[in-house]
Amino acid sequence: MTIVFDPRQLAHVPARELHNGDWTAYNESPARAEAIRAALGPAVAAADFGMAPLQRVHDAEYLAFLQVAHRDWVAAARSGDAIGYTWPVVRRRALDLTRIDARLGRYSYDAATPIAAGTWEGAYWSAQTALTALDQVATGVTRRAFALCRPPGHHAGRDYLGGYCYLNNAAIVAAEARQRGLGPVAILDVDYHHGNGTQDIFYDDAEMLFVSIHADPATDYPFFWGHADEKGVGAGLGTTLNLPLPRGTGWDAYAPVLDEALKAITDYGTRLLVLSFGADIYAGDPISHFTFAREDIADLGKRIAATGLPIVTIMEGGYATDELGYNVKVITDALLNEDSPTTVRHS
Ligand code: OKP
Ligand code: ZN
Repeated sequence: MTIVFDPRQLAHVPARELHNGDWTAYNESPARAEAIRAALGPAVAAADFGMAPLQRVHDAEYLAFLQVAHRDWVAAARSGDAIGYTWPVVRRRALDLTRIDARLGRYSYDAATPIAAGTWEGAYWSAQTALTALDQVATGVTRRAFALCRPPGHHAGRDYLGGYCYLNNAAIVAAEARQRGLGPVAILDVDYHHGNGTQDIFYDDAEMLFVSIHADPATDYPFFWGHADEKGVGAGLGTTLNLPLPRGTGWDAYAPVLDEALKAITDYGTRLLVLSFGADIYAGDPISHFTFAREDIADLGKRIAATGLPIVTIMEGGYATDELGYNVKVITDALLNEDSPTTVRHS
């Protein structure tokens, strides 16, 4: 088990977010990553794989926007973090607008995801952290790598940010793994929230399996994605599997659903698993409503490890900062226990 962490991710420091109608301190803080880092011990720093793996998953104009958005915000004489206030409804025609406020609306879907001065630097190194973890597995250094990413990624789509996410680290890694001939690749998302960005990126893609277990979007963010009848489209029909669960779900009710998810992953012929892990399934999470004890998180890790697959784990959410380090430590330990020196074979 290689742990990858890069301190340049800490450059992303939004001040506040719009939460239930009030401004509150930003939940997805640098302190989260520092707590995990302290609990996990020595880590490998990110290597730089450049823009090409990001461009494979994200729209070029969106990537350009992320890099200039805060500068454009300052140029418009604004202070603080860039944040939108008008969004085009889904039916509006595409318009080539230059005004920063219009562009913020065009490239986002919520008001919880501001762009601060260091956001591009943080998001870029979060993606490179994920790519470095993949590289460790692809080159046979380890069969199981953990990318200590933040900001997280699974809510970011091809051309949109949201849910504290800017670049979709899991999608970037999955697409890169496929490119390197490590497929079939599957993504399992066990964050409390549905990974709508990852789903959207691969929705019509027959060669990527996306499986997600999450809080029912009838009651929980992101509401507009993650319902059980969303199964993919066109050639990708059948390669998206959504398994929503009610608030209050704990390990006993979750475990059989996880078995269903793992069976789909095995049946797909998966040879590399990308795991989007959110520690917000923990009972003590301040913005989530599953009831996992710490030992249950360890059991979750053990059961995923028992697939025997090579796994690149990508850190997503988890906001109980005081307990976050240990909650992540137990799942990395569970995945590590199944580690063996076998290398991945290229097809
Ligand atoms: C990110 B990840 C709710 C405000 C919006 C956004 C939640 C993003 C979760 N009152 N909350 O999946 O952990
Ligand atoms: Zn989450």
